[in-house]
Amino acid sequence: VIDMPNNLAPIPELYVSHDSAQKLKHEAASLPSWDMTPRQICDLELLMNGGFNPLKGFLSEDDYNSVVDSMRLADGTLWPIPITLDVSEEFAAGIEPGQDIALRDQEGVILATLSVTDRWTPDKSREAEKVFGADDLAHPAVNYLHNVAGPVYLGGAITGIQPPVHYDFRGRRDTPNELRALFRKLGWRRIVAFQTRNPLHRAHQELTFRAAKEAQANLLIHPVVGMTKPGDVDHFTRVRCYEAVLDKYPQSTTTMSLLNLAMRMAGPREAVWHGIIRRNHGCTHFIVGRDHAGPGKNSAGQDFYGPYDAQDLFRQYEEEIGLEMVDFKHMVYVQERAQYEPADEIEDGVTVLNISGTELRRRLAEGLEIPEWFSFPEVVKELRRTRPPRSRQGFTVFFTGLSGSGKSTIANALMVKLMEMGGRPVTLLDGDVVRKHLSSELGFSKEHRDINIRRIGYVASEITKNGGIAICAPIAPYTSTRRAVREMIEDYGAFCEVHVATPLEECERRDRKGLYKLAREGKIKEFTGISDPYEEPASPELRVDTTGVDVDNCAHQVILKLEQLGLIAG
Ligand code: PPS
Repeated sequence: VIDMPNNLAPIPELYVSHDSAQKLKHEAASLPSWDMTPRQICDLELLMNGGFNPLKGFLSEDDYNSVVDSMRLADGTLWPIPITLDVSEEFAAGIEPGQDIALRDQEGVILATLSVTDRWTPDKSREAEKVFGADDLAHPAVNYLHNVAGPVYLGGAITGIQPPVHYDFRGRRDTPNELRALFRKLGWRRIVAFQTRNPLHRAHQELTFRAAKEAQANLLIHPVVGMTKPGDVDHFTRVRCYEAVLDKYPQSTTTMSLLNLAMRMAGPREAVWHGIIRRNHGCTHFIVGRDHAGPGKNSAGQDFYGPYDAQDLFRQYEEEIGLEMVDFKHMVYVQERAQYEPADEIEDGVTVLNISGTELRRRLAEGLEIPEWFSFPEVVKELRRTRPPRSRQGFTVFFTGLSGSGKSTIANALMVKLMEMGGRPVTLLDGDVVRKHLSSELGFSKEHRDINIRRIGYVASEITKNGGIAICAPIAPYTSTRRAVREMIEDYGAFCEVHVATPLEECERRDRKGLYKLAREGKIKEFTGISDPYEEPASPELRVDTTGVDVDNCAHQVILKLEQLGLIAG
């Protein structure tokens, strides 16, 4: 049994006093300074406010190795996820252990100082294997580790100056100590937390309500608004949905608070981490569901973790976490009785209704009915506002392929066909055109090509966000860069990758610009396909080979694909 009052006593924070903060901020202005990434800002906030208690800063090398290997800090304390400050090689080269650095947010405001004790180059593949279970880029955190995070880690204690500034839902955000104080004020002693990154529907409402009853506890709905899985419903929409659902609980049993956590989707280890974080926020119970914080399928199409691995691991460490697990009942709707019931308690012969997440997205995408037994009309209305049917959303068609493969020609034909159909503005970001207007200073090194593609991705994502159609036609030879662009765009609309797979021999035979000849003669360096790599897309939405096929037919194949994806009304 957990010692109740303990969970409501104040928890240590890493902030200095107000007066010291002013002084420190002044002094810190002359320190070497690191502009934090959005994920680091989320981590820093929870470090400073005690959400990551007992951590005192970004992990040292010893703590990191120990956490990676055995889910424990070097002193033996349970801690499942490495909280590290990843930086670039250039920045790390100028920093020596023993030095202080300033940590700034994206506007340049100094939020904290870090007293660097450790600087090391981690073995990221090992981190991926041990922490996430596989060194597989299909896992969002593994992809982040290899393709977004910097190569060097800095560790050391944090001195907090001020929390990151939030302009949204300020009244709904609470530090661990604010929540503890709220629970004390309300007289709540047993509190069950519900972690979520999805909109709540009737089944969730029913299960959280039951969990609270079962634990004889009050309920804290504790949604993550920091970073979740790429492709999730944005947190602005979700919070409006949660607010609608909050009214459906019996008054004064339930509250909601927003958690600025950057999730890793690490399944079992993440569940343990979530538990520790909720303990720090004053909770006594925590709901762990089927496939908790699951990252989706691996590159072989299988689940990364078993559906109940998270519950098993949590149960194993329950005492050390200091929080009781309430296991999630899979709730389904029984038509005859017009109510939700746990799936494992239902007798044969009754009609059970269920709509999966995938099916819900399909219905939203296609503008189909979403029944009242499944969700609340207010929630569905909010979701429809942000997710109009696909045929009214913006999207991007991204052609990739060798020089001379026919990308530009097909892209031009596609643009004309889409303009003929009308309805949405169309912009063509052709390789050559972009290099003239957006990237004229860039060459063809890997670094420059990546910058070029990211610029195209950025413009395409803005077009997509604003409901237009972006057609891109660069070579884009690198898989990881194409993936980064896909992620940028999928936040706002569909991304349709078209691999123009005309073989090198055919491109070279055509040699429409005479560049292959020059490349063979060594007069053009780093020429894709000749003296520079082209990584073929493994699973593009569409692959076309222009050998012996006319342009009109290729463009038509793209149109058919777009229709099939529901992006243009048939
Ligand atoms: S990348 O890799 O995606 O940034 O390339 P991209 O912006 O599409 O530019 C490719 C066009 O530039 C011409 N060109 C070269 N291509 C590849 N390698 C080298 N070294 C090179 N130098 C110049 C070439 O005409 C490409 O145009 P397309 O339309 O693809 O033939």
